[in-house]
Amino acid sequence: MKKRVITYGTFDMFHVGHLNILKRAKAFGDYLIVGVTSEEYDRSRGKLNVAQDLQTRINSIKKLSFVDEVIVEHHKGQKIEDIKKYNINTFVIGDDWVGKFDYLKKYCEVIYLPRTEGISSSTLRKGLKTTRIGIIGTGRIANRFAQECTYVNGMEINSVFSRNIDNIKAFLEKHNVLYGFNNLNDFLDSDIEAVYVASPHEHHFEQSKQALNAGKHVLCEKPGTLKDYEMKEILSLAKSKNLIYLEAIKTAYFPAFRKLLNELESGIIGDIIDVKATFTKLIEDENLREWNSPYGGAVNEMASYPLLLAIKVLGKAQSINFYDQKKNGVDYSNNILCLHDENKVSFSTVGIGAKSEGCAVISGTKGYVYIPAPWWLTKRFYVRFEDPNKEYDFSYDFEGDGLRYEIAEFASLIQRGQKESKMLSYDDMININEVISLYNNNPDVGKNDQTII
Ligand code: C2G
Repeated sequence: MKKRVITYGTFDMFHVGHLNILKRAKAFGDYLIVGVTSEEYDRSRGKLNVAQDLQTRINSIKKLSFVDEVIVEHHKGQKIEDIKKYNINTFVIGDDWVGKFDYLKKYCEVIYLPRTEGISSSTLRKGLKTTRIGIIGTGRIANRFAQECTYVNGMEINSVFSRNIDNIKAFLEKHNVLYGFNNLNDFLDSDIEAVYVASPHEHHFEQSKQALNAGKHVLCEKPGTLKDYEMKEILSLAKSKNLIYLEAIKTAYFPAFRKLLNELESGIIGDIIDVKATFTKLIEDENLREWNSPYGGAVNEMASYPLLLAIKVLGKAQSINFYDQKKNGVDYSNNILCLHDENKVSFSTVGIGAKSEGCAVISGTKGYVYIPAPWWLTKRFYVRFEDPNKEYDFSYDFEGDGLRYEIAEFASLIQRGQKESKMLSYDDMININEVISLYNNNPDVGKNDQTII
């Protein structure tokens, strides 16, 4: 009987170390299966800096004549499943993993082979170009961004822009950033390839436009735009300049959120009927920006998150009603009822002056998914059915406060020369921002059905 061997890896920037281990793995049998890790799986195990996309990595392995089969490794428990499914006799892996896969000895022989000295994907990646990024803004989110950036290879903060000199000085010192500017044109003329826009909402559109016009890739805090058809305008500008524009809705990039979408698409709860999601954050000090700025309020502050879920799952909202509570003209609570294609409905609750449970529920014809609060920091979700004994859950950790995943996606788009992210597509950004714009354009919506044309 043929002896079957399996090994796994990311195989980023394929090198001689990879070649050696694969050849030696084949020598243990007659049939070699190589498991290549998916992007989501790598991110979920903290490997954020993979430079090549899955298909490129698979292609490098497929070229090897002695490899008999290539599969994709999607999740943590898959090795046991594969060993059973493919009748594996021997599992081989480099000795950087000694002991870590002893649990597989119950199922097959486990062999750790010495790594090839002096070469690794990380050193090869260091040879890749680093992207110099500048930050617009020195507030809370800009500070968190600067910290999280240190976990992503290939992204280096080079400069910061703020109108306030003292804020610039403090930021430079705290984050070891080289240059500070209080003039936006000088900042955009400086030696940066990309810009992170973390200014107050009302500046996002204009500053993103200016940055794109200056030839910089843009990662912009949400909401990327506030009015009319600004998102379409910004995206067509980015396309015409061959630059990236990505909105920083962090949930879109979390491994658990990606997994949730994959599972829903594979029909785990049947046909999806509705999506309900809540995000409230009580802002007690009414002097703060959330209550005061021209574009404060619950929709502008929070709606990007529940709308992300609704639109990713159900597609564009065709008809939208807002049921708001206002104080001094600011919506401190808002329930957004959207009608999507095929009579499917989403219900998004947001608030800065009213509190509720921050969970999400997605209902389907076979069961439902429950994401406990805070669902937008997605780590775990439960799949439940009529029979309560059938419940199961998916759980993924994420590191830090999660911003590093959006930074990693932005960095990898730049490195791979891709313009549009699968995680947050142009259509996703247009559809999310059109709902927010509708509310800003028509403060009276909610009285009648509103339809986006
Ligand atoms: N390798 C090697 N010599 C090197 C570099 C890597 O022998 N100089 C081996 C690793 O030990 C591993 C394989 O090449 O067996 C793939 O390495 P990576 O691409 O770094 O993937 P890794 O994160 O080790 O994947 O499910 C994934 C696996 O558990 C591990």
